[in-house]
Amino acid sequence: MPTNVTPEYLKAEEAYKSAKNPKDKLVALELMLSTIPKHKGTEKLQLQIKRNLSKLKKEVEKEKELKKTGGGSGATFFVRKEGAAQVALVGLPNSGKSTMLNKLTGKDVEIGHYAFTTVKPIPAMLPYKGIQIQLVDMPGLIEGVSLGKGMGGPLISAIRAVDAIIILIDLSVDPIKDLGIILSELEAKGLRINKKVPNIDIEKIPTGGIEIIGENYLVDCSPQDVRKILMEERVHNAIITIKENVTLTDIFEVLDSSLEYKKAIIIGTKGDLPGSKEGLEKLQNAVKNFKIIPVSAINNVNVDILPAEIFSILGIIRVYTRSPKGEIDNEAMPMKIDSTTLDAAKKVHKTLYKNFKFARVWGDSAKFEGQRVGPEHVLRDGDIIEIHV
Ligand SMILES: Nc1nc2c(ncn2[C@@H]2O[C@H](COP(=O)(O)OP(=O)(O)OP(=O)(O)O)[C@@H](O)[C@H]2O)c(=O)[nH]1
Ligand SMILES: [Mg+2]
Repeated sequence: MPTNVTPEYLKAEEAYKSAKNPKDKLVALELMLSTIPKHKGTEKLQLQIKRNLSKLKKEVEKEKELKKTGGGSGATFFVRKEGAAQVALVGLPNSGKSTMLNKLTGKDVEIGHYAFTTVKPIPAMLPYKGIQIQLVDMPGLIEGVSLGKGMGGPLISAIRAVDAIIILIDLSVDPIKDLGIILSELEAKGLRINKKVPNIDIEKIPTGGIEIIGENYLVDCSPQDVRKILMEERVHNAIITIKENVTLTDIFEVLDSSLEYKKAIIIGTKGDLPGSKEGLEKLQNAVKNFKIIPVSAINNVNVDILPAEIFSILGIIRVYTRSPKGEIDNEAMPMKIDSTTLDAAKKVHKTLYKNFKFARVWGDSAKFEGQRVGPEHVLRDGDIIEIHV
């Protein structure tokens, strides 16, 4: 513990230690945070208090929610997955989500120039080069959904369940503010959008304490800090492998199993309205880790390039099977990136997998058309394979 904390802080800490329920703990932690001297020497402690606070808040909220619903199931926005992937259309009310769903899928969802036209998720299939992508039009997301406002609970749960996200932002209003609301609301509920999972491997072992490989990559903390955090999270024996620069926050993130990492693209809507050009420029200057596609649904600008852009964030490839007679299947098999010929065989039929001898491959992964390959051959998007048993 730093030696220069104030008596008020120590008192608050004492109250925290002796608190009997989450609410009292929350009050004490908040007091600890407000009374801790703010300087470099207490940064780690401040971070830790903030982490504990956010964990506790989640607990208290959950308790409240359970009381409200009597522990039973409240409204649910569950949408059964169909096709190669489920992708949510997320955006503020009136941002043009339903209009875009209709444009992309030919569906006829109600559109309105007022907020909350859509009140529950609506799925529709988008065909793309031999596969089907399930788009889900969501009700509008508003500031405060993470605290349960505006169907917050079911909406966030539905977004958590999808494979990827399309964020729709009205370019003609205040795109930076809107994106800020969306990202911070999702972030508050443990969703990490277009962020990389920190490159830290934690392998739990039965005995031997905590071994850290790559200590020199710790940016703002010491190996002792990492050990302390792990102990607090009840990890007593583990090998931690770090391969690139990481911060204390990264360590907390990898230990938090409730976090979900999702890929997303931004569709900038209403590109035909006054102010949208300036809006797009501002957004492009402020946001670097998202691909932004400006569109106008009304004038059909850029709508045609969207299916390929949506496909590119899914992390899947399309693989076609070919019979020994040379007939190629019309429908592609969606597979994870880096899948092998053996993975493909497994997906087609278990006997093909069990008795796999070799495969012939046509397409990007083949050195020449019809190349004979083994079970570990890595496939690429659009490949055609013929499996031999
Ligand atoms: N000018 C213009 N208006 C658009 C465009 N796309 C959608 N709109 C209009 O924006 C309004 C809202 O469209 P919706 O598709 O209902 O928006 P939403 O995001 O589904 O709205 P909620 O369901 O309420 O969350 C409607 O009046 C649409 O006609 C566009 O490209 N250009
Ligand atoms: Mg709608």
